Amino acid sequence: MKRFEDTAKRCADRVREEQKVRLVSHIDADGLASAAIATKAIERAGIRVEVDFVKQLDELVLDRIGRSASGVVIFTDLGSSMIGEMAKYAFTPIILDHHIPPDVDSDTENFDFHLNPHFFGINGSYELSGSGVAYIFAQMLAENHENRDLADMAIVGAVGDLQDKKYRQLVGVNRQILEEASELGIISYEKDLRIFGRQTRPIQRMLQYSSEPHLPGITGDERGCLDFFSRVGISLKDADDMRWRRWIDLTPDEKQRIVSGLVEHCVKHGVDGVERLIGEVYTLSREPVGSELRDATEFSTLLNSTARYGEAQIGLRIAMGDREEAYKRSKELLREHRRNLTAGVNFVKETGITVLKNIQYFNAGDHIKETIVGIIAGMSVNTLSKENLPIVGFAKCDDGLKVSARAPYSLVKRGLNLADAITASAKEVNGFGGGHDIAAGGVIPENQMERFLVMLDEEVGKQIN
Ligand SMILES: [Mn+2]
Repeated sequence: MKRFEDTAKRCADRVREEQKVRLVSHIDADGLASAAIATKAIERAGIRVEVDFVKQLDELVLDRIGRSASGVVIFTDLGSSMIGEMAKYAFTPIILDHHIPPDVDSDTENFDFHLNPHFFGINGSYELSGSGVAYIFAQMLAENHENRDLADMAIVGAVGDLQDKKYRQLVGVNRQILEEASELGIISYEKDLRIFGRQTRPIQRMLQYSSEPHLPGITGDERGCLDFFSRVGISLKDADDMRWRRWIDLTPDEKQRIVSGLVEHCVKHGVDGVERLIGEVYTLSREPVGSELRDATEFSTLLNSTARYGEAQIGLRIAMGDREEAYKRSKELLREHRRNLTAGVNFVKETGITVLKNIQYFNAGDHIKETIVGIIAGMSVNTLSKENLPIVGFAKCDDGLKVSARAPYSLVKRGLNLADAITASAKEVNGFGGGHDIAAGGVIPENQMERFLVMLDEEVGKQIN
């Protein structure tokens, strides 16, 4: 950690020499939170920042940046994979990334400003997110801990990056940041039901859309959800104002009854991984109760929905504290996002999923936006298809065919690594891939889907058998 902080300090010192810097970040929740943290810290240091978001940093994108940039360019939540290519441009790169660099074993001594936890014995997949890296950089840029108030965004970014999924709580440096945020009173954490929508969703919807673990007769089953609540004796509406009740509206006793009921239900149906229902949840104490900003997971979803619809600057403004115009716009985007998800799931339901030996897939063509095909794959795995196979979604994109896959944890335990499988298979057909063991994606040429599927089916088979 000491060495990591030294490098962070070196990055901060270099930035301080500038009057204006450019910042390039990844267009997802962690990328937006990273950019917000870094931008705030840099602005507080009296330096101007211009922020750009990119879907990925490939040679083309880097060239566009490289040709127009001079001085310092800060890369947050991306950059490590392209550090070799950056040398040919005139700008000085400062990289605050957490993705596994392609040459993690090689030394980074050539690069003074490369801050990536993987080089410092910290696992960037679950111990520190891009936002966490930006947060530590931010601490080095300030005196008297004045940037510690940015810790809540570091938690939102980490959760948005699914870093709390493996252990159902934040660990490693993420946890240190969490403790700082908690001491400061801006985040609280507790053990609770880990189902999305605690702050904003009516409880029956919250359960209906729950997917980890898959709850037979409840997940994706409206009728089943209603039956469940009447069985455990919980009324869905508030007795006084007849509003739909959310998780936060329930008494501790009612919550306990629901949790016990769910555990019983799982045991009865032989569900694997009941323990995944419960884990740590993170509440942003400064945000209004019942808003999507109050819960770290819901906040990260809000950020994602701005990014996926080409309005990352809106997400950036929210992550930096805008609660007026940008926040209003984001709520519209969130509504649109929900509509698109419903339409996407229905599309998959209608067209069906094809099951191969070790994987299953659907091809949405241009019926589903490539930016949400992964989420739809994730939603479909639990409701429409075999639960025990990875699901792969395809959608048209600018460069060919976007591939996005999700897998259940039980397969990861058996050795599945989707990122490796997709990367290897995509390479064979002149495409590329990346991501994590349970969620990964890539892009392949449009006419190579069949070949890619054969490869991937085989690759996944090798991993899990
Ligand atoms: Mn990230």
